[in-house]
Amino acid sequence: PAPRTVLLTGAAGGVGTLMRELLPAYGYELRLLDVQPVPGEPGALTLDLGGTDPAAREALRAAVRGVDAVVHLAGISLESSFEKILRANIQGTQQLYEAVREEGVPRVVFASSNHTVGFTPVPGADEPRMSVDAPRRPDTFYGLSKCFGEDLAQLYWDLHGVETVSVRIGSCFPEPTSVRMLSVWMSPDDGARLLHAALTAEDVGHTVVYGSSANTRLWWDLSSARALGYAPRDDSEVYAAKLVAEHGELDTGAPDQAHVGGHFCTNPPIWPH
Ligand code: 15L
Repeated sequence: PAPRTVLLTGAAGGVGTLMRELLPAYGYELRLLDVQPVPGEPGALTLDLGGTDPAAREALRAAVRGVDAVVHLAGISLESSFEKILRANIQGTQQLYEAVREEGVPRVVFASSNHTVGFTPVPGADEPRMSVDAPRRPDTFYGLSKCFGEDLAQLYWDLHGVETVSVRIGSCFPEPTSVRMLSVWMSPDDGARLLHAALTAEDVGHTVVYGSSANTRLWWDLSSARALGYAPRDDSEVYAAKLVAEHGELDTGAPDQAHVGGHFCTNPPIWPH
């Protein structure tokens, strides 16, 4: 049966805020969770997934109990200290999967990231788009934590039969705000389409997909996402003239533009993008 009740972790975050508005239209009943209160959602659970005391572990089990699936967006979404990434992204994701296994939740949709492969050089116009099987090249401790999450998902599938779709999200914002984002942008509407496909496709085992719209300048191959039933409708190209006029074309000779991870690949990272 199609999943109905879905736990959304990271519900107060950027993607969480967009998805909690869009997913109910697909018929989902959302249970919201975040490490901080979710604005306008007094019923949301406030919980630190990285907490190790028994009360936090029990609260996490109670949070996943009875849901049909988890959409796991929680975690630090940019580079940070290893200690912080370890707690929020690595320990937090492992503890979530442990609760999922214990409570018999059949499926997770994991918010992975393009920063798992961030140090891959930007593919030239005449080169093939990147496959999900390309070697991983994390560009930050953040990207490394997403590699861990994908491997954790594979382990929980192989060892425990918990299914996961790992979505290597590009940039999910209402509009692309840089020339790089013309290649990696995922519109919020396409994001909701992809999450719906990841929640409803059958027999996914552990499937890795890139999460982007049908961008003219797309760098990755969306075939594994399309195989789940994802049919993106948006293309960032409608924003291209304005962004290129403002910033110029992508300069792959510049250190913050040479790799698909963009500004995450400089040391220190060049923020904001
Ligand atoms: C990410 O993984 C970040 O979470 C997000 O904030 C964006 O910066 C995005 O990648 C990106 O690559 O643009």
